[in-house]
Amino acid sequence: MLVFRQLFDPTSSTYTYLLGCSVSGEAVLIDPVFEQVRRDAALINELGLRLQWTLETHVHADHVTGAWLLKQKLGSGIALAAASGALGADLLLADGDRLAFGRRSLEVRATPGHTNGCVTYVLDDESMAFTGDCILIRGSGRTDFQQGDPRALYRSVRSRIFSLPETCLLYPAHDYRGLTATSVAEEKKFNPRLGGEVGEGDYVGYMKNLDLPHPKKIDEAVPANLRCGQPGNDGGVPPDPCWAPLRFTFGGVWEVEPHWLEENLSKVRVLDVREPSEFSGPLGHIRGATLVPLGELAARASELPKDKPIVAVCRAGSRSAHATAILQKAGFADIANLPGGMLRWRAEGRGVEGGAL
Ligand SMILES: N[C@@H](CCC(=O)N[C@@H](CS)C(=O)NCC(=O)O)C(=O)O
Ligand SMILES: [Fe+2]
Repeated sequence: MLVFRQLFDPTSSTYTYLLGCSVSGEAVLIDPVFEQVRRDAALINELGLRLQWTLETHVHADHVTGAWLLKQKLGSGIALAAASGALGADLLLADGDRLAFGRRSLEVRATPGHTNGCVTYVLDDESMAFTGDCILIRGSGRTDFQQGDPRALYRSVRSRIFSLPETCLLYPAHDYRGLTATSVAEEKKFNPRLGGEVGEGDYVGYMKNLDLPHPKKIDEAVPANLRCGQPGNDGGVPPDPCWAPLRFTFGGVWEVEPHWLEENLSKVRVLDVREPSEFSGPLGHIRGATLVPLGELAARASELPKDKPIVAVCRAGSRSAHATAILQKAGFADIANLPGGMLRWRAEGRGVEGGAL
């Protein structure tokens, strides 16, 4: 029996697909998103599955993959197309390869066009295919960056996807309108760019005139995905035992939620890195906070005792993120940032000392 879940990342409109074999418990996850790794890992555990592989349909331009972080958390292998050019994979795939999970398997089909390393994963019985950004529901991936080539995409769809059974369900990597799945028959009939009698030249003309802005995160996402989602600074592995429900940002910073901090103030040292005038200014400060302005922190880090974990705070959460890096260099292990700083703390109505009402 197949276990199947479609997961969504609302920030990038990316779909992640979990496929498992209910007999063996082995599973694969297609196109995980870095920020959703905690959610995905929890689901995999609750369903009693073991993640064998994370699979990418391509090197994404709009979000960072969760592949590397899932490997740290769950021990999964990282698999993607050799043609993607990515470094750090455990398995490089080529057209025609089969990837087994328990009694089920996926076939790898090269479907270049959106990028030249794009692949589609076809389920063993051809009832489902995961098309990445090749064909989208009533649309297609764009072809204006990352070696995009509209002629290649048209041929991929016509020869590798429309050749699947008409009933085969197609699951794309994104949908921007809330649609979740389609079928070969449906797209052959209704895809305005690729269906019906549309020819290769028509498609090229359509794609040349799309005129979309580049994805907002492209400059961060592409280099990171070429490393399979490994953060540049090698972080992301939580301390063991873990002193708080920590979240790791792709920027390389550990964070704790304000509500957790408010409930656990006695267990940590709050380090406020604003200027003294801000500390005693209208935003107030968190009860018991120690003040060391960011500019003095490197020189004064040795003054801070190591008996408790440190949570750094500032006005908006950015200077304090930098403070966690300074403390890390100074040998502090248990440190985290307070995201959103005093502004968010106050907006959420949490307790302060001093400050204006
Ligand atoms: N606004 C989105 C743009 C997303 C985007 O360009 N998506 C690519 C896939 S990586 C695409 O092919 N989109 C097709 C379309 O929007 O029609 C962002 O900033 O991330
Ligand atoms: Fe893409």
